[in-house]
Amino acid sequence: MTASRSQQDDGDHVTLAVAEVYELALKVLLKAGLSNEQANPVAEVITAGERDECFSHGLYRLPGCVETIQSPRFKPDAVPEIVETSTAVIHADAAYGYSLLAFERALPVLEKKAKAAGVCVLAINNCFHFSALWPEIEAITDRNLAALAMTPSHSWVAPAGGTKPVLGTNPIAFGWPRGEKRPYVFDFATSAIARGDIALHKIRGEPIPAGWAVDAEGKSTTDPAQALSGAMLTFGGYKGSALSTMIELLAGPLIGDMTSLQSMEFDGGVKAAPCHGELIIAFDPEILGGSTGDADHAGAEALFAAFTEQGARMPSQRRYEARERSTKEGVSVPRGLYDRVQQLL
Ligand code: NDP
Ligand code: PYC
Repeated sequence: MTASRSQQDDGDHVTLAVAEVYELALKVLLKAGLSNEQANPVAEVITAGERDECFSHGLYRLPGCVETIQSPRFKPDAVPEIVETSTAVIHADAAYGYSLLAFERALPVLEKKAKAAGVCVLAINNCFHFSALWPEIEAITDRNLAALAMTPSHSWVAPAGGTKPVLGTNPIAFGWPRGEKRPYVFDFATSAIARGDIALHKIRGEPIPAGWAVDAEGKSTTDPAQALSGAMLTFGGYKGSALSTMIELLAGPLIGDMTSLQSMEFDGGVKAAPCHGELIIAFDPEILGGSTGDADHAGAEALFAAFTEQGARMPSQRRYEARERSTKEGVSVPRGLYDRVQQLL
């Protein structure tokens, strides 16, 4: 099978070439009324999610994107404004469109400032946010910079010791550039799992593992529907809870934007994507390496080798393997999801 042999259908699954996923996503987004400028980066990130087999943030997200585009507070033709606040700080006002166009427009400024000052903080404000963070991290490591990104979401997650949702699923992602090799990247929710993954369990009729969520009465549940109407739990108990709180503060009040609680209130029951801020920090190894003229890349490589030599898998390894496979063979989309997406046309 090759990527060009597209739209194969075995009944349960439809195989699409990666380029066809992008075309399909773009068509759906434009049909929903999203401007061309906004739609392109959204279609790209959805395609990347499907290609890398990050199913909670791939094509599955399209119906939710359409609902968000058509929700009252979303601006489908928003034009981001990029302000160079100081030597090492940029504010990108997404103007109530998606976060992704604001990131795309701010990226060249982020690179320029990080390579001049050694570090640069990008605060994206007033953005509807639904995407995985690793595509942004990879865009920064491609520029030979290390990167950290984080964002709140809606209040779906109970703090450690509690049972009522207060925190978001709050992802944090990090990237380290490795020259010709693929970067070291991790990107995970600070909840036990992304909410999208629980929704996928519900669609497939599968139970979730104990420890991911409690029901509305605060009792442990393995039923994804009960989990979605109860409260999700953080990973690592009080440690994940504290990390999640840090994300609320750094990517919320610190940059003059909403917490997950405020995002949920702003939504007013519409069930659009969360609307808040995102914090991204880029670090230049050449400047921060100081007198050596560069970071100690040999030291970093020795660290990674010590992982792989004992058979430990690196974060993103599965994703990079999926990317190679999808690029050659196309992606296999469950028939139910494919039909749901077709209905949006
Ligand atoms: P996971 O729990 O699967 O964690 C994902 C990260 O951990 C990836 O970097 C993954 O690498 C790595 N990883 C997984 N298993 C292992 C292992 N055995 N050894 C080493 N590394 C491993 O996913 P989550 O559900 O926490 O998050 C999924 C996505 O959801 C993220 O991309 C996140 O950005 C997104 N998200 C977005 C939100 C938003 O508000 N925009 C909110 C919450 C989540 P690999 O990919 O190679 O498996
Ligand atoms: O899967 O938790 C999630 C999520 C929230 C916002 C976007 N994805």
